[in-house]
Amino acid sequence: MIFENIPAIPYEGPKSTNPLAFKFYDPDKIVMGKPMKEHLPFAMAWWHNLGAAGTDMFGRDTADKSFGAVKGTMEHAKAKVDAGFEFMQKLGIRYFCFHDVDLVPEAEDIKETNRRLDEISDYILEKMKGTDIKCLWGTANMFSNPRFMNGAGSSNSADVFAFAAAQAKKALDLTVKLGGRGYVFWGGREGYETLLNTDMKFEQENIAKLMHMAIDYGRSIGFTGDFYIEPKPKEPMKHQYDFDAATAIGFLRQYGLDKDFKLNIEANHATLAGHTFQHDLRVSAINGMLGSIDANQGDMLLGWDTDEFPFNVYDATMCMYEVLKSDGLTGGFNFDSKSRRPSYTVEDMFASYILGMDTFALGLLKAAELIEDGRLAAFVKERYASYESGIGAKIRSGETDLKELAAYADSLGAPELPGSGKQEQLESIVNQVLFG
Ligand code: XUL
Ligand code: CO
Repeated sequence: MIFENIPAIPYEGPKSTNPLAFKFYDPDKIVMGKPMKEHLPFAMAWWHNLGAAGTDMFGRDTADKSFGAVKGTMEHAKAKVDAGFEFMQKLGIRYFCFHDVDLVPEAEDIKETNRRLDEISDYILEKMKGTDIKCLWGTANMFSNPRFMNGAGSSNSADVFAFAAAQAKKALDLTVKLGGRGYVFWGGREGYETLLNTDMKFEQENIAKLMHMAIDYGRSIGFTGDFYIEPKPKEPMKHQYDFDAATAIGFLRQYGLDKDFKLNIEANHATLAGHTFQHDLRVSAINGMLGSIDANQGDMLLGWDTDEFPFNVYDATMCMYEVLKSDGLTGGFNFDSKSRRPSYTVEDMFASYILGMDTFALGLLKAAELIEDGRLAAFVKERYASYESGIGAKIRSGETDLKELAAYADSLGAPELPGSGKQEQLESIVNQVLFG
């Protein structure tokens, strides 16, 4: 056992003062006809939870993530598997997400890296036996290694493109081997620093080519899940091509990728793009592209990706409102979140996930109440009621034209004002449901 002093985390209810207990995440509680755990397929992010140890631009690790082994060795890679499975089991988390190089130390030669990946994935498969833990999604890290400084699919170098393809191939093999539900492309370096040296059109066409090759290969080895783009506007690049949900959807449609791809929406990425989390979820949902979620939150006072564990219940409620209205996700809720640098203890690792899981459980409960309350949806319906009959119905069904509408406007002289948007009244309803 690695976390000897941490027991399995129980649900103790909202009045509990035990830091190692859930206050709101009650896995078997039925909400809108389904147990909470089915509404909320939570996933552990291998990189943050088992890798990130607090290093930032100004200082080294604060946490010890050696798990009793020497870092950078295969023993350490295995210790991370042991730690990860114990962690997930103690919290009742049923999924994990990984990048290839989260699993093993990358070797100089890709053949050796791939051999290590085979070894570790055998070890993970063995661990999975007798548990209900599965892979939510896999991905290839095509941004950390210096070869990707100018991008992966969008690199100016054809050799680098080939390496990106090789990594994507292997990461797909691993995802299928571990029964993954999805495969993610996060284009961290797929963008540019200056247009003075960039052929934007060529770069975007090449990214699409890489994605088509991934679909062809994935389907050929029996991958039946969804591919996802995870939009992000910037960081590490000044400008990233998958800026936000709307941009990514346009790209997928332009290049004929929209049948195989959906989106993985991350809260902190949406806010970096100048949107709310709910905005990018809604854009995805109305386009039939809401696939999976990277559950975290940013700090509105900081202009970068802080990947905090989510505690904002208002945002989680609006997220779950979108998810419930679109009948759930094909993916799940991956905590792409890291404990703060001064939260360096093992207890903090668990407390962080308890916070995140409780926040989304509360969001689920409150979103279900908002839906059952019905006032928000009823108001939205009423707001567009003028399209139900008369000239509105004709606009809706496409049975009119500019000439008829101009004649109609003439007959009115001036329209009535369109009716109050009642924003404050609606916000008050949300507060009433959250705190009433
Ligand atoms: C980076 C980020 C990634 C992706 C997977 O901001 O979110 O960790 O989730 O590559
Ligand atoms: Co992410």
